[in-house]
Amino acid sequence: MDTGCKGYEARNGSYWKNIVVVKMKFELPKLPYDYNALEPYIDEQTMRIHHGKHHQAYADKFNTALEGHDDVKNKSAEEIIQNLNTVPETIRTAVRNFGGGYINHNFFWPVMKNDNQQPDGEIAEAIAKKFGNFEKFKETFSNSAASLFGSGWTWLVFNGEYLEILNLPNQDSPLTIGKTPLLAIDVWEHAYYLKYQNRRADYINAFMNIINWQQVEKLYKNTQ
Ligand code: MN3
Repeated sequence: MDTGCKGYEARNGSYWKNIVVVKMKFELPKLPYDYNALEPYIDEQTMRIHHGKHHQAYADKFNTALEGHDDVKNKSAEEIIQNLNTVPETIRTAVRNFGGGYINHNFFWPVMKNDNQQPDGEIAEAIAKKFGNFEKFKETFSNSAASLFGSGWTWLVFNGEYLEILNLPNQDSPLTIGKTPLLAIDVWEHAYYLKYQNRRADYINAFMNIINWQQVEKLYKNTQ
């Protein structure tokens, strides 16, 4: 999600120089629901801190890293992360961590909804094809998230041919390795520690109740 001002280039006849309007900065998107909307699965205080402090900090540090790099920041945040190898080396690690944190959380909020949904339509078919059935998918995804060592995310992605579940460390994005994210769970401790402390498995089980499968299906359809 790119909520900053779009950069554009205006040409007006041969005697005008190119005018480049530079994007001001990447902004923190609003949550698509109230802070308490995911209760009791994810508590209000966790959501307030996670969105208002952690996500905001990723946005701020991403903007700071891009200062003086107008050529980079005129792209969308997703394009920047997708083409991380073209980002100047001096800021590449900062962009990977903070830009990654920025887009991963942009992605994360809308894939949750306290609506007790089940996968339906094309995404349900793709899940059945790859994992056998929905229960098997849940088991594989949960086990993957439970086994991730340290901080990172578990992703459901489309790799161009089929669905895959993968763990990526820190704020690394599937976009950087050419895969399209469809669903993700943040398993950094800041995502669950206030309510669940060391019980990551309980957080993962809770997350399964608040997946916005309509959003996942929409993202999947975009890849087809
Ligand atoms: Mn997080």
